[in-house]
Amino acid sequence: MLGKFFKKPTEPNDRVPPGQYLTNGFPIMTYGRTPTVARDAWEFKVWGLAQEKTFTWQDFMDMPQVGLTADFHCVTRWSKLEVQWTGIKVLDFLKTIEWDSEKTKHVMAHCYGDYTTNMPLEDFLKEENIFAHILSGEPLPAEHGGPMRLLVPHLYAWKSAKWINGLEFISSEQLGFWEQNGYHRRGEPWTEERYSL
Ligand SMILES: Nc1nc2c(c(=O)[nH]1)N[C@H]1C(S)=C(S)[C@@H](COP(=O)(O)O)O[C@H]1N2
Ligand SMILES: [Mo]
Repeated sequence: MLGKFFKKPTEPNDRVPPGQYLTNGFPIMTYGRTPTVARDAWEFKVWGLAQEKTFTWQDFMDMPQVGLTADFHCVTRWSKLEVQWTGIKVLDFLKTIEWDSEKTKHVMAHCYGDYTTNMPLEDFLKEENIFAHILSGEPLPAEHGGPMRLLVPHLYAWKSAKWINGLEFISSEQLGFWEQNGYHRRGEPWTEERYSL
């Protein structure tokens, strides 16, 4: 009888935010060229309100590796459910650096190819956020952000910076690439924080 009145929580409309449609493929959404970065050449830096430190690929491989299955929502209205990733939790990574958790209010992700995206600290500190380097069991393809990308599943996917190579810890909001170009400052899919016009 229950089924008559309630939708199962797994039914698509409970999973797909308003204004989104499902896609089975995995579209590639890149502004500009796809940088080519070998794992051996990949470097990752932290700076700003963090003690400057540079990491190598091996440094990241030596950190705990976790699996993540998450839905992926692009502001241009496609969503892909249950994408499977492997990577390093942002929260585990943060244990390896010295950063000012009192003064830091925003984090700017920097990428090869100069893309940037910012987010409030509390969005960056979400338990599920990872640096991903495996997609569906395979090394993350360059067009999807390989060798390493950020994943912030609870916000629109422009926050999930591909080819990430650094984090800047900042004391007040500065806008990243799309945030300067009309996208919403935060980007929550369930409340359709799409554009800031
Ligand atoms: N460096 C970089 N990261 C980026 C982008 C980009 O153009 N450059 N596009 C963003 C957008 S708008 C989306 S929807 C997702 C797309 O990821 P995909 O190409 O793996 O589907 O990456 C995000 N991360
Ligand atoms: Mo997007």
